[in-house]
Amino acid sequence: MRIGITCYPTYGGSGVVATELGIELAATGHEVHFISYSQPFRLTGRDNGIFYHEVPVSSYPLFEFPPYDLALASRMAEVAEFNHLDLLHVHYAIPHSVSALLARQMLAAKGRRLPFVTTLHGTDITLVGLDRSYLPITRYSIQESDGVTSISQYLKTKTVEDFEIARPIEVIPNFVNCDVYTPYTDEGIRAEARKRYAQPGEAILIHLSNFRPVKRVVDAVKVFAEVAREVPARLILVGDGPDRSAAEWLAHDLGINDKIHFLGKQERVNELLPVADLMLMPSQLESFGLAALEAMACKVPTIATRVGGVPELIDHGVTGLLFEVGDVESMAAGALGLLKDRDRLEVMRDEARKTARSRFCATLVLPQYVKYYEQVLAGAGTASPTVRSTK
Ligand code: GMT
Repeated sequence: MRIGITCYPTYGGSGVVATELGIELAATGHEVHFISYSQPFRLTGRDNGIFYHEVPVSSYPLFEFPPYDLALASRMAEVAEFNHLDLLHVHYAIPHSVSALLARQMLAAKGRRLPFVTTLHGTDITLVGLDRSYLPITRYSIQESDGVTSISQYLKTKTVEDFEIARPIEVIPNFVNCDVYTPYTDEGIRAEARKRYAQPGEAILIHLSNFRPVKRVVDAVKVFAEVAREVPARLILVGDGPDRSAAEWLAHDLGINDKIHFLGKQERVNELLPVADLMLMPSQLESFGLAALEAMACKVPTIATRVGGVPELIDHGVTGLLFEVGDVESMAAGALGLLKDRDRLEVMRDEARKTARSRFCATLVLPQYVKYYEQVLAGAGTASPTVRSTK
């Protein structure tokens, strides 16, 4: 198949999923064309079967807000026509599904079919899509998509309820390449790698996100502070975003800044995750929690919040621990319980990897997408009639 993929290319889970999907599709012989305003950050150095088409957004004194969604629609239609794309797959509904809808119409006027699949990721539904200014058009473009997938059952239910969506939505979970995200097989090599971040005998905790308020990075620092009070430990913070400064100030105020590595954005997180003992994901909301899955594949269990789709990924007490949002004390106690009981931690580490391999490996999830594309191309994923809504 020839597939066009559009996503936010910046640091974020939906862009990661879209990029990894494109890489996996290309590796199995499909031709993948990324269409976005800049190259997705995990795409560097890839070429076989992968193409990147930049969307130029020209500015004009009249445009206070340059219309990216229109430029994207034009580029989608061009790329699809010139490269004979079979379908478009857009990640994150706003504005990508609207642009795809326009591109489909532009090509239909030329007698060409260009179906599109929309994958819902999270705040496109739970936050942004519910904003009155975006809701009607987001709802319309979801309803009119040729196929719609959701990365968790939680998000599907939320979409159906909040947007009064009547069309079918396929749940296809996020995935991880279990050969790329893998634990150290040799404890000696792992111990050597850990020396970059911690002294022998110190525990390593890790947090990976885009540091937006929804990730509650400050809670990660607070949890770590409690842990470090009782056991020797270090925290690795991977990523960047609006709350980084607040996290840095807190680390200084608590006098633990010398125990925290602020690494900023990193390209090869698969090399960082396996050094850690535990991941911290104290989010306000996660429709899935891809970072926790990547950690699990590297044999790193997560201390997380019981929100959104996280319980579909983490089995409390088996592959990680779940707590209420903001309950820093319990999260710290949970982490300490595991760090002080190495046998229990080892069992959990094994279970985390086992779950990643048996339920969320790219080799298992990729065929679900390919099958869904085939259904859409055959016309089977098509929308049911739009339900009248007051929204
Ligand atoms: O909804 C977002 O915050 C955007 C998105 C992103 O680009 O980071 O994150 C969502 O999609 C990820 C990949 O599918 C999921 O793992 C995240 O749980 C989800 N974020 C939220 O629901 C807050």
